[in-house]
Amino acid sequence: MSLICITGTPGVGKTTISGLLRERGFSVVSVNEIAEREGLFLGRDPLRGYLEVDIEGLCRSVERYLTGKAVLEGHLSHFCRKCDAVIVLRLDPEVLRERLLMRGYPEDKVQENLEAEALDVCTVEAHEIHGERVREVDTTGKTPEEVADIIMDILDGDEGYAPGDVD
Ligand code: DAT
Repeated sequence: MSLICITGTPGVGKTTISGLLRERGFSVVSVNEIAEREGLFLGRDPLRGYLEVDIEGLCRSVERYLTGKAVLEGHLSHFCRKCDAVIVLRLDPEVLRERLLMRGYPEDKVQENLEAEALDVCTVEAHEIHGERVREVDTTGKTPEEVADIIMDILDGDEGYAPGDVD
């Protein structure tokens, strides 16, 4: 299995783009799907109240769900050390704000996510774990198809980068 992790702040388009990659022959699963199916949670975050995913357990399970060219998507996917390449989707915070408000997120959750996007949180975390295997794709003003095309080019090494080249 070659595993591509698609990460980024909630709302940047991970689910949408992963759906397009599925149409292009990738097997796709989301971190949340596996976590819920297997009950892979460590407990509730005392401050924010959300369930904390057992990402190590999830990475051990991932091969049971994915085969061949595979995509693991979710804003925690970059914590999976098995990723052969990590794509961080980025989005202009103003556009992101609109999307999160449309989703019905409360203002504090919108702010928290906008800050995460502005501070490159997913990119920084991904780099710490995966180094040169990380690539960012700015999705602002691009259609989902265009974003999927860029990812395919990256994976094909058409930008001077092939995930398998770097370890
Ligand atoms: P995520 O999975 O990162 O939380 P999503 O795939 O659910 O994000 O997308 C959030 C919303 O944005 C959804 O209504 C679809 C829309 N969207 C995603 N990618 C887009 C793009 N490139 N252009 C316009 N809208 C997009």
